[in-house]
This record gives sequence, structure tokens and C-alpha cells, in this order.
Amino acid sequence: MAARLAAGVAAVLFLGGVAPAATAPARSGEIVLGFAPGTAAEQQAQVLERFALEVVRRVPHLDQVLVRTAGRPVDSAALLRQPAVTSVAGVARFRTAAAAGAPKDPAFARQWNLPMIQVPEAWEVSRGQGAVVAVLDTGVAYETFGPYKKAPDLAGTTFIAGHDFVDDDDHPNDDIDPSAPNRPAHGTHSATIIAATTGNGVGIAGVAPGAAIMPVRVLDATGGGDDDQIAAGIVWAVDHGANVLNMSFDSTFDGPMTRAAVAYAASKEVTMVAATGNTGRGVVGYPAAYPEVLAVGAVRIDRTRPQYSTFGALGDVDLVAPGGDVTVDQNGDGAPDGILGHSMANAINGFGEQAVEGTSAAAPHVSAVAALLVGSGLARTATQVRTALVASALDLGPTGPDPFHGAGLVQARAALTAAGAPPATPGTPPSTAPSSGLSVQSEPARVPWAPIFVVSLFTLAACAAVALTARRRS
Ligand SMILES: [Ca+2]
Ligand SMILES: [Ca+2]
Ligand SMILES: [Ca+2]
Repeated sequence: MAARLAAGVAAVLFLGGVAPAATAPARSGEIVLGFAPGTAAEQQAQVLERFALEVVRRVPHLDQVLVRTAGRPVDSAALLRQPAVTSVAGVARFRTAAAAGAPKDPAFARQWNLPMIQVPEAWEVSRGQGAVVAVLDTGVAYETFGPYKKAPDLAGTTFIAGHDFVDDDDHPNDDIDPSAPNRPAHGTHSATIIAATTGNGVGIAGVAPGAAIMPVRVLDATGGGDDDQIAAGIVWAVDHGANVLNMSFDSTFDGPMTRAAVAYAASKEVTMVAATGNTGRGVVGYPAAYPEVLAVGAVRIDRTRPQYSTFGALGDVDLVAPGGDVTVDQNGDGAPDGILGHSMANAINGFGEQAVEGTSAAAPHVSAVAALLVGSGLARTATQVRTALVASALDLGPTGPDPFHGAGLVQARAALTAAGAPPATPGTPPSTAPSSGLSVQSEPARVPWAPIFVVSLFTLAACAAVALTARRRS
């Protein structure tokens, strides 16, 4: 350790005495526990044993100890109720000012949706390492296999083996929709919002770039899926270690198998996130309508609800997240205000960045912030994650929870603080809100695809009536 510290100091001096900026990412499953001054060693040991915490490092003379949570949920509130415990915090990381700054993803400057939900600030605490997000969708371009190619901006992303419940095989690859070939492949787009490889000089930055993606294919290339496929995907993801399920699809049909699968996932404390729908009307679709699922609506850059974003009665919408509106350019950057993802269109190797709008794009933001919480070690169960997300949301519209925005706009850094991370460092540089003047791009992002297409939410509704008897398989 002494050698490592010395090397770090030398590096700082070598770079010209730049002040170390407090920033950075969490060490997964490790937290710093503060004890009251003078707490006896035996008393500390009792607390550690009671909460099944293992000591990683003690520093002489300090009342703080770095502990490992062994992947189990940490009840920080219960810890803080221990008389001997004074603080519970994530592991702060320091680095030279020169090493900080915006990620080197060429399209990052166009990702207005990231600063809007405090993503760069949240990376000071967690990048999602240790969290597994199952993307229940049309598949993901996660491997080069047969005719399929791995998406360039998923090259460094961690994947957990998934499953294909449409073709019933172990290769949940994403396809081009033959009926709308210029529409970007949906599951890949969703997955990259969550965990595109970040800082790699390609494409976009993900919201939780350290999270692992589990591709679970429950929708065919046209975006349709049946009750049994959805249910099988949910149960499979839960049984294979997913912490968070992203479900960017909806139906007006309350499928009995999906309903039971959602109840099973909730019983295992797996966080479920779903899109409210793109009908623009006041009835939230399933599975978002199940109370166990976080129902996510959309907002535009000006934090208002786009016309398409489905709302409900009070309590039906839990949160909102950036969903975009490709009919406007509110930030004046010359591009329609869509949500950028990295996916393919027109051909399974036709990769690029596409701007889309929809609650399908909003939900992955919340799934990714849930992954940041899980990765921080400070919130792991669905109950803990929901509590932190709701408590920290930025209230929008009518004061307090309302039918259009629920608790409000998801806020990644505030959610981590709500779960027990230290507050954001005052004067922390740039929440990196990319201004339009900032985009010095030698390699301009290929946005938007022309023409900009509206990615409507994939809906099961159209086939719901026949879903149980006349399964559509491509
Ligand atoms: Ca990237
Ligand atoms: Ca714009
Ligand atoms: Ca409100």
C-alpha cells in the first residue's frame, strides 16, 4: 500500500502539482463505516458480525473502516441506528484533475439526457460495477455469431449469458425489423443507453457503464412478444442473477403469466422498470401498471411531458426520465432532441448512433440509475432502490406526486446520496452539461439517421387478443 500511495503522489507532482479532484467510482460491494471515537474493538466487531461485514482495510488512528458487503443487501438505515456507528458511505475515489473530465465518446456532447439526470456526478460514487441489468427486449448485438455482429460501442461492455425466448436458444441476438428496416434495433438501443462502452472513443456514453447487461430476448424483430415469452424471460432473468429488469414494452392486456412472473420477481426483491407507453393517454400499460414495477414516463429537455408519454391516475406513474421529442430542438444544437443510442439499422452490421423518442428510451435511464445504486453497495433490494429513487426525484409539474410525472425526474447523484453516499462535492467540476459550442468532434456522430423516425413503443396490445392462442413467431 505504501508503494501504491507513493506512486500516486509522484504522479500528481509529475503532472505539475494539479490538485487531486475528488471524484469517482465505487468499488463494488465495499463501503466505509464510521464508528464513534473511542469505540472499543470488540464493539466494532459485534456490529460487523451482526451485519455480516468483512473488514477490507483499517487505517491506524482512524475511526473509519473499509468493509465488504459480500453482495448482500446493506441496510444502511439499520447500521446507522447502531449507537457505535456514525456514518455509512461509498468509497470516494481521487484522481488528478487532468484525468477527470468528460468521457472520450464522440457523441457525448449530444447526450443532453445524461447531465439532466446527474450522470457524470453519479460516476463519482458508482459506475454500476457489480450490478446486472437484464434487458428484456428484441435481443442485443452483444456477440459476433453467424450473421450477427457485435456492436462496436458494446466492445468493452460486460455481458452475462442471456437467453432467447423467441427462438428458444442461447443466442439472444438483435435483428432488423423487416417491416421497418430503417428503425434502429430496439434492444440494442436500450442496452446502450444503459451501458454503452464509455470512454472508448466510439459512439456514446452509457448511464451505468460498469453494469453488466444480460440480454433476454422476449420480443421478435417486429417488437411483438407474447405473455408466456415475457413471463419466461422475467423468471429466467431473476433465477440467473439479474438485479434489475428493463422492460421497454407495454400491453393493454393484463397477461396472467406476466402478472405472476412480476410477483415472483418482486418476491425476490429484483427491481423492475417498465415504460408507461406512448399512447399519450391516461392509462398506463402493463407491465408498468403492476404496482411492483417502476412505471417510467418521459420528459423533454424543458422537463415537460412530451405528448406521447402515457400518464395515469395519481400513483400510476412512478418516475419520469428523458425520453426526448424529435419534433423540437430546445437546446439549439441543430439536432432534434432525441435520446441517442448506438444500434443498427438497415442491416445487422449497420451500426451507428440514432436519436429516438419514446418511453422505451426513458425506462432504461431508470434501470441504469438503479444499477448505479446496486453497484454502490448502498442499495440492493428492490425496496431499497425504489425508496432511494423516489425520495431523490426532482419534483415536476404540480407540487408533489402527480399523475403525469409521478415523484418526478430521476436524479442519479441525489439517489446515491439518499441511499447513504456522501453528498456531492461542492464545486465539483462540470456536471459536464455539454453546451452546443463544446462539440469539437473530429468524428461527428452519425445522428440523426435520415429521416428521423419515431421509435414508437413496442406494443403487445395489437396482438394481445390473440396472444394466447395464435402466437406470432417470425
Ligand atoms: Ca462509447
Ligand atoms: Ca437538440
Ligand atoms: Ca409533481
